[in-house]
Amino acid sequence: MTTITSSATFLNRKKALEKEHTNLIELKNEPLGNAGNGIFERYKNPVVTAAHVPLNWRFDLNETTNPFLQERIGINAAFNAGAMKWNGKYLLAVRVEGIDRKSFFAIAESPNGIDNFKFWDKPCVIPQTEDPDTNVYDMRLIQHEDGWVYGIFCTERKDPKAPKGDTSSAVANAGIVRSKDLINWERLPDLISNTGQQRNVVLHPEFVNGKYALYTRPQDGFIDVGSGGGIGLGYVDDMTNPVVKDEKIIFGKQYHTIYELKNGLGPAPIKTKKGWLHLAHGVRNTAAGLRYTLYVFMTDLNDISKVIHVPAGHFMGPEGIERVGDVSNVLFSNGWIEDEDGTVYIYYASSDTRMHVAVSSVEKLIDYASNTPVDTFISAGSVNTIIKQIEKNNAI
Ligand code: M1P
Repeated sequence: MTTITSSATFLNRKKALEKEHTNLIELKNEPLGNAGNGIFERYKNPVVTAAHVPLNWRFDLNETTNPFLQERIGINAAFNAGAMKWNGKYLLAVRVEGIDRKSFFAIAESPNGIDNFKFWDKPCVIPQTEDPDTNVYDMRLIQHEDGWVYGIFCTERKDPKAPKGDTSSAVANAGIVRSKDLINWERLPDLISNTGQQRNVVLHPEFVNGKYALYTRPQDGFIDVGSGGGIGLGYVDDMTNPVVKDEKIIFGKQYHTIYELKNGLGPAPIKTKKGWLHLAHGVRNTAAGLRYTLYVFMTDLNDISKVIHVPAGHFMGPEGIERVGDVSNVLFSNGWIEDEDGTVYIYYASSDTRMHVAVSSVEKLIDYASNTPVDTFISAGSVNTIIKQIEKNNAI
């Protein structure tokens, strides 16, 4: 009879874990390969998942203190990542969520933007304000023309006004950090605005009339956006005292559209010769709960408050495996990268669980934004739009 020593068991398990982890990270990704819609190409494998999180964050690798090599710190999900190109590498500032429900940020880096995403050695350390964040999530990374890289994220705390016994009401606001190396982060005060709550706040990458411009999404309650919930735009004189002035909704919610219930910006916009390209999320309610889809719109190059193109309907909706997860029927994006050759890597999360990539280009996105029919807001209008297209095709 062969006796397996505890040491052999430990070592075999460690080897097996390492092999699985390396295989996952080195898995080559490829486009889905179908004819698609001509606008973007989805890639087969998720680019970052909970299983991508390094083993030494999750396991105590010392045999004496962890003889069964048990996972000591569980990770639940890796999603809603900010993105930017940095020193030639494609970076994601991933929202990593532990099984303790707390989210934090960690940078994952890829050499090509589509696979081989590997986390940096340690998660990001975000300094606290006097009022510690209970939970932080959904960071937008913005390389501003002032020379700083800003990370704008949602900071959530228990609602101090919640009645006794209410253990779930929370207050959301925009937390702000900035860095020159993406390792050391300076915490600035949280956003100061007139509305009760803010989520999905994004910094415009350029000064506008010498001011910082911020896209906001004011809302009445933590989940309920109430009369707010559209994409707002406001101005800040100094990011070290971020008081938002002149906040106005530039693109609101609308009945019977994909952004009927909530409407919030995704990543910072991409500047093009034809205007600013935006990726955003729209939310509507269904019998199965909220449905989050992504849509594209453009604003004027010289007047960023002026929306110039909004194609009807969603740009991307959850498909296949994307439909299922911790919060099902959700696509959410807060990061995309424009490459030097005009390729656009769209990083999107599905169902609050994992990260994916879809690839498009600035040229294709402008074509999509400016030539896709607009919403007519009634069924008869949709029929009319289709008939016009049929007749145009018949005339070829
Ligand atoms: O669960 C779906 C999304 O819900 C919130 O998004 P929003 O603020 O737009 O309602 C956020 O918690 C987001 O992280 C999450 O993906």
